[in-house]
Parts: sequence; C-alpha cells; structure tokens
Amino acid sequence: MSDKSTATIARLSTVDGAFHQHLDALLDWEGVSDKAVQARVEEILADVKRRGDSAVVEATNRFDRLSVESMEQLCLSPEQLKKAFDGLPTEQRNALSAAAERIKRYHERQKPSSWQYEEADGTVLGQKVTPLDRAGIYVPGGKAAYPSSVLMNAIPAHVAGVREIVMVVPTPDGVLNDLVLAAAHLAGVDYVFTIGGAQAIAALAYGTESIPRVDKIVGPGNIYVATAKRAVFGQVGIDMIAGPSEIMVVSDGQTDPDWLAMDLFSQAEHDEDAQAIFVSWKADHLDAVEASIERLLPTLEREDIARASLQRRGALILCQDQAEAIELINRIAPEHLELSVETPGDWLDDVRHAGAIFMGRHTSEALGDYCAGPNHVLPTSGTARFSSPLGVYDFQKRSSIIHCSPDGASELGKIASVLARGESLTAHARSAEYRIND
Ligand code: HSO
Ligand code: ZN
Repeated sequence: MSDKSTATIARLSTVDGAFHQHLDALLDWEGVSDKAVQARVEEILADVKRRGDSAVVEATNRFDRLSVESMEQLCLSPEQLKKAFDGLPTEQRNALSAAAERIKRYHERQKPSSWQYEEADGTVLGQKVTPLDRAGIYVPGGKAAYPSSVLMNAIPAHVAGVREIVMVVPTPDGVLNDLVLAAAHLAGVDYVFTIGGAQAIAALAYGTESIPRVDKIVGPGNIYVATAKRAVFGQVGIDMIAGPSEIMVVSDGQTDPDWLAMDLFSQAEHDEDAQAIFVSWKADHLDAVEASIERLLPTLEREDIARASLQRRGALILCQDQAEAIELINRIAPEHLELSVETPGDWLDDVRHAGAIFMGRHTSEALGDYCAGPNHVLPTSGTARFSSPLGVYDFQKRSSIIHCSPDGASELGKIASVLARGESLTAHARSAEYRIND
C-alpha cells in the first residue's frame, strides 16, 4: 500500500504479494461495541421503561438543550407536517414529490401476495402475509438528517400496509428541518415526535403514556442509537445496524475519469470512515482517475471529510482482467456497485454479492440515493453476502395456513402418530390418532 500519510488514496495491484493482506486491512470494520456507551444506554432504557414520558422529556431537555414541560410539546401533528411541505420552495417540493413517486412505484412491485394450494387429500396449505401494526422510524438530527432517508424508510412501510408509522427525530436546540418534516408528510408518516438518542429508541420499544409502542424500529443513528437498537432487539424487530457507506466502482477504461472520481467522492463525502474503492484492469485509466481525484478534491465543500475517507479506507486497485474484477466484487460484497462498463448486462449473472448494482456509465450512485426508485438503505460491511436492501418485506410477516380435510387429517395422522411416538410425546400421537378414520 502506498504511504497512507501522504497519498490521497492507496494504489494496490492484485499481482502484489501483499495484496490480499492489504485488502483485508482496508475492509476491516469494527461495529458498535463500547462498554461505557452500553452502560449509559442501559440506564436510559431502564429509566424510560420505568418512568415513561417524564424520563423521555428530561433526557430530551438535557441532550438536545430544550426546556419543554411535557411530551405534548415534542409531538408534531399531521397538519404541521403538511405545512412544512406546503412551505417549501417549489423546486424542492417538486423534487421531493417526484422522488417519492418513483420510490413508491418501485416498492409497489415488492409487495408479496398470500398464497395457498390444495394437496391431493383435500388439505389446503398456504401462507398469509400481514403488515406490521406499527413501525417506528428513527431519523438522525442535525447534519445527518437526510429527507431522502425519511422517504426510503417510511415509503416501504406505507406500501406494506403498516397501520401506523411513528417517526422520531431529535431537534437539538429546537431546530426543525422542514425538508425532513415535508418528507414525512409525503411518505405517509402518522406521528412525529421530536426526540432522539437512546431515549427515543426506548420510547418506541416500550411505549410511554404518549408514544405508542411499535413492533419494529428502522433507521440509522449514532452509536447510542445503534447500541439501544441492539439492546431492545427481541422486544421489537430492528433493521440492520448500518456501518459507514461504501461504493465500489469498476470501469473498463471508457468512462470519463472526472465522472468516476466524483462518484467515489459521493460516498467519501458522507463520513471519514466511508469507503470508496475503484477497480480497473487498465493501468493508464487508474492514473487518469487518480489525477481527477487530485484535481477535483479541493473543489468539494466537504473536502476534508472526503479526503480523510479516501486516505483511511479508499483504494485504486489494478486487476488483471474482467474475471478478476468480478472476484473482487464478490469478495468485497459492496453496499453500492457501479459497473461503469459497455455491456453491464453481461456481468450481472456473475455478480453474486452487492447491495445495489448501478449498471453502465450513466447510472451514478447519487441517482439511486435520491430518486431512481430502489431503496438506499442497503447492507454494508460485506453483509450483502446474506442480506438485502430495506424493502416492503421488512414491514410484513408471514403466517402459515393449514386446513385439513377429513381424509387429509387421517393420512397425516398416521404419519404424525409414528413420529410422535418416536419422540415419546403420546398426547401428540393420540391427538393425531383420534382423527384417523379407518
Ligand atoms: N448513500 C447513503 C444514502 C444517502 N445519500 C442519503 C445521500 N443522502 C447510504 O446509502
Ligand atoms: Zn449517499
């Protein structure tokens, strides 16, 4: 690896003997685990469980520097959300509405159907899909409050048919973010409470006098929020615990290097720990992309964050050919994969692990982050090996249906009786045997 302290971004080559070691070191990411934070979070959870609203109000006053007296002052009505939406500049209102429409349309397609079929003995078997009663959406406060994330978390819940969507968003120093509230209005959020941190997670998980207990909590947050979500898991469902954002761009050498550099920055600017990895089998193309990075980086408003991210966790990787690029993709299992190549469709069968796949030179990740339609809540840190984007299916559950005919009960009874006696569970056996009809 090049000298991390001076180079903007490391240059790696797959033929280098130490390549795999370097790559492992780059990919290594430690999730949340901090004893002191855990202890603090446990205290807050226990306090909210015991004292409900007053514990949430006190913690909110302390952490967000407010001085409210009751939970009522921390609750926004649907009318207030609509007002925020109506008050936006037309351009923002239109862009938000257009994004919401596209996201809705995409997620409508994910809706699974209940199904059933009949066995030869007349027994009907099936699966019934039911939306959750209530979902809680956590939206971070301050700079990390992304209206696009409100759409991406709440729309699938709404499309799934969740009866009530409760959003929480902290407002440090009482500052409301109108775009966030407008997005909540568009996405079908029912209630918004201006609370955050572990106290908000506790309120959603246990319920308080004013805040309804939810069945699942989704949405990103800081280390306190992530730790609290882990702690209440089991009591309620949670989505993934997201790591820093990542992008992997693979190019055949034909895409404008400036476009590629900016695509890498688009993730690097999120966070110092975000990861941007570029791969090509054309050495001169790597040189060109590196030159674009150096030239364009100083033009970014978030130059410092992007630079730190590229220095800490970025890489430009020279591989030998297309087959090796595919091996790298499947090994890294990136959250976002851009296939900046002429015929990306030819690659698709071989790409096994990626949260979202952006096909071709014109499909920048930024379009997917905001408005293409698919969800931007994606598996990070290699978890695309076993998990999927947030979707309608995360807000529904399935029940099995069994309806035996007399003949079916008799036939199944014979099998069940043998197996139950094999397990020495005679009540099971006799319950099945009553229904044998010969
Ligand atoms: N790329 C982020 C989502 C996001 N980008 C929100 C801009 N706003 C994680 O997928
Ligand atoms: Zn992004």
